Amino acid sequence: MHAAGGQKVLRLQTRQIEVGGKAATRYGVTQPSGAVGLTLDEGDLFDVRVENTLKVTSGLHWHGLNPPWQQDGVPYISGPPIAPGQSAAYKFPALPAGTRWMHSHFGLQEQDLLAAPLIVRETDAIRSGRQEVVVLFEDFSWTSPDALLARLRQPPSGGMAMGGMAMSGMKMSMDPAKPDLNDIQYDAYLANDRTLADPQVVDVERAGDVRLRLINGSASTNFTIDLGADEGTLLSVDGNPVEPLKASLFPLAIAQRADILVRLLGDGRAVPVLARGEGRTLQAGIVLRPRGAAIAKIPAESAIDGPVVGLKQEILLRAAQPLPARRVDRSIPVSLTGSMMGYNWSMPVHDMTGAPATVARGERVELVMRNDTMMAHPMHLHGHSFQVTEINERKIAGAIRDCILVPPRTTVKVVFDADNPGIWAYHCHNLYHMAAGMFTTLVYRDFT
Ligand SMILES: [Cu+2]
Repeated sequence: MHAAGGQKVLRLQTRQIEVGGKAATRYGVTQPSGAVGLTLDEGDLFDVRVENTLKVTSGLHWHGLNPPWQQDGVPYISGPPIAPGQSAAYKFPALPAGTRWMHSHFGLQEQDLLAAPLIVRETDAIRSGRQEVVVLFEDFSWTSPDALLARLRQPPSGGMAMGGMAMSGMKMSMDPAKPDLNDIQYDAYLANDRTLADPQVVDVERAGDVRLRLINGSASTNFTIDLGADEGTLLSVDGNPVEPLKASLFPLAIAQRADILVRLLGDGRAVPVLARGEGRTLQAGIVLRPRGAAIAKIPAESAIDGPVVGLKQEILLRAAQPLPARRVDRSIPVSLTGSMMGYNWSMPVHDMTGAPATVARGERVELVMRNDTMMAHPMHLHGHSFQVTEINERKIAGAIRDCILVPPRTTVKVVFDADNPGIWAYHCHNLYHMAAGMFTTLVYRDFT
């Protein structure tokens, strides 16, 4: 474990981006050098000071790293948030290696783009010498997050004299059997802060290999990564290696990551890497450009809606390094419930709304998540990496993850080893579901 050049500084700042030809002021995370987010090597110490230069209270959570619980960056659970002008220090082994990310866990700041990549490069990725491209996908609205949430909480437009309702961005399925794919009609999707009007173009070798590290940092949009006519090989999900899987489409739920190897065919064609919004025509992306390749304009709206994001690919995934075989010591039922009326969500544990999940150190724990609602929930447990073991009663030696999508009328089982004592956030990573109640904690008995 070495210190990688000592303490790094990450600044919470405001910055300007351009969306649709207009300037937008949003939050961001940059080092004094201007680098966005943080890249470390496997074996490094995570030695960071976060400086809050914003006018608001904030903080950062290290999504996918498993630090001691006091350094997890969830305000009031891990520790105090960071007041304006103040800073906080973090020091722990940067584990596990892989594609992680960082974001504010304070209020709705994530929707204001207070998020950045956090990459701990695997030793074999470093040794390979392969080109890497990190892409953070986000959803963007000109409407403030508070207003978006307030609109979601308004009762449905039962003949109300509210001219604004149609524009409110709320889409609700009137058919109770039909899933709701998304609640908010975003104005844009961003790939590394850019829309397809002016996408990032990455120069690549004509017949080279590129490792994409894709991060769905959106607040409430599930994406499908679309390589078009090209195929990629999925190397890891949520930063954890899987048995390689070839495909052209890769579902990427909110907060999830996918590392995809793209092999340029040597035909000199540019390869777009698109993130298509679920049930929306809107899309974002970057372009891989071999020397001399022509770049065609890619529309921000595709001709057809992005695919429904489900578990068809998930069920095929196999962890490259599964958890050791072991009997489950404790199985915890978690219902994902809610009501679109008033937009209330919850995740009762053992049928008790508001109760934490409790575990003891050393246990093999199973979470049984059953979704009774008509929306999919990307469920994230802090401080642990879990393995997906069952989807609708089909047993698999599935992927190791920190965030699993639980679609409507689906039961997913995951297991993990209770080896990181403390109090941990456990919640839906759809920001508005979380803000509206789909949040609990996982608590170790007798931890110190
Ligand atoms: Cu949810």
